[in-house]
Amino acid sequence: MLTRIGTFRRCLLMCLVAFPVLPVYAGDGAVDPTPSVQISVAGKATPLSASVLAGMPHVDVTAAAHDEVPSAWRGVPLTDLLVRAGIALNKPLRGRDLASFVRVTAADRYQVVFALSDLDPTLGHNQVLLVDQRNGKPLDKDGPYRLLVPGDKRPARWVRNVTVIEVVDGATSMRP
Ligand SMILES: Nc1nc2c(c(=O)[nH]1)N[C@H]1C(S)=C(S)[C@@H](COP(=O)(O)O)O[C@H]1N2
Ligand SMILES: [Mo]
Repeated sequence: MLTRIGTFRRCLLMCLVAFPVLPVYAGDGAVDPTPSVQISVAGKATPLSASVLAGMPHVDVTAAAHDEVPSAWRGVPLTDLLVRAGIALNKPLRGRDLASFVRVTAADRYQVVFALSDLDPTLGHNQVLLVDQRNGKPLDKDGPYRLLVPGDKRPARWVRNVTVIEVVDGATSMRP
C-alpha cells in the first residue's frame, strides 16, 4: 500500500517526467538568432531580428493611455514593416489588396486586426507604430515591442508583447 509520502514522491517523479526543467543556453551573446517579431504575408513568415528593428527609422509620438500622464513613445511605423515584408504600401492599394487585413498577435494570444486599407496613406492613413521605447527607455513588461495607435480613443489596440504580425487576404469574391 502506498503511504502519503510515497504518493507525493510518485507525483513529483511524474511531474518531472511530464515537464522536464531544461536548461536554456543563451549562447555567447554575440548574435541573437531569435526573431523578435515575425511578419507573415500570405502564410510566408519573415523573422525580424531585434537588430534589424533597431536599425529601422523610428518616429516619436506623445500619447496617453486612459487618464495617464502622456508618454513619449518611439517606434517604427507599421507601414514600413509591411513594405519591408513585401506589401506595396508606398503606392495606393488596389484590387483584392483592399480586402486584406493585418492581424497582430501578442505573447498572451491577445489579437487585434486592422484593415490594410486603413494603413494606406492615401486612404485611412491610421498611424500605427511598433514601439520599442517609452520615455527614452526600453519597454519592460509591456515589451520588447508594443503597438501604439495614437488616434484610437482608448488603448484596446495598443497590443503589449507583440510576437506576430500577419497580412491576411480577406477577399472571398474577387478574382485572384
Ligand atoms: N497583449 C495584450 N495587450 C493588450 C491587452 C491584453 O489583454 N493583452 N489589453 C488591451 C487593453 S483592452 C487595454 S485598455 C490596454 C491597457 O494598457 P495599459 O495596461 O498600459 O493601460 O492594453 C491593451 N493591450
Ligand atoms: Mo481596455
